[in-house]
Amino acid sequence: MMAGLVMPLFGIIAIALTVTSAAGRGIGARKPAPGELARVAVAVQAAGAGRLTDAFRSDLDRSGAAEWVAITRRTYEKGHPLGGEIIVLQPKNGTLRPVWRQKRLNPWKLDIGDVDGDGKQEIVVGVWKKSPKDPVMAKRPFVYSWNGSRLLLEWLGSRLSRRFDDFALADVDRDGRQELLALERAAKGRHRVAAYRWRSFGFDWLGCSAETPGAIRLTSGKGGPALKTATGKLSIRYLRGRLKLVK
Ligand SMILES: [Ca+2]
Ligand SMILES: [Ca+2]
Repeated sequence: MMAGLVMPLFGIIAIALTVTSAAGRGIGARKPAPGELARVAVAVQAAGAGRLTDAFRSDLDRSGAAEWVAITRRTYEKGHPLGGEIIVLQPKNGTLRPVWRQKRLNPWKLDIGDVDGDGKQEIVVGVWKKSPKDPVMAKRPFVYSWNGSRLLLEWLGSRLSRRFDDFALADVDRDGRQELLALERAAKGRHRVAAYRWRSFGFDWLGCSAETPGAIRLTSGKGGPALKTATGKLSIRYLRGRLKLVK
């Protein structure tokens, strides 16, 4: 599969919708309870896959039995988790067993949601690696689906319209599909939040916020997507083709 390059398409947002961000990341995906997370941590360590960074539980293939998706790390380089894996685990004989392992991508963030609206969850992993068209170590979003036995690469985000420091999935335009929100770098240490929506072959530009100082990270939970900053939390809303950061 070829690396996809997201081209920002400014000004194509014809339909003005006054909406607020929708909560949730789709069907049935959830963060594990602390006890469950400990169980996943034990399982990935027993598999020799390093230390657990994050995990989600979801019935990815809608088979009736839930999968666990996890990312791990072994060490850090320049503050980036290094040497980990993307792992899919399934329960078997009372323990969680890895059924798929993806190495060499240095995963640092994991999110799950239905980005293409087909009712199945995609797995979006933030990786830290070089790409053929952009041969420097950088954060890039990779999108996978689960076919019941392996992860299938749906889209390689070789880069977004700018370098970014964080991402999250959220249905900001309330069409039932999760958008990719990216915390993109701007001049003078400022950031903007950009949203990309899924088209047939990958993510496409939806809109962005004004630039803001003090941005730390993106969150997406029951209260909807938000930007954590040095001075508090700003809600992210989509309004007439623009993302608004609201106190
Ligand atoms: Ca889907
Ligand atoms: Ca959406």
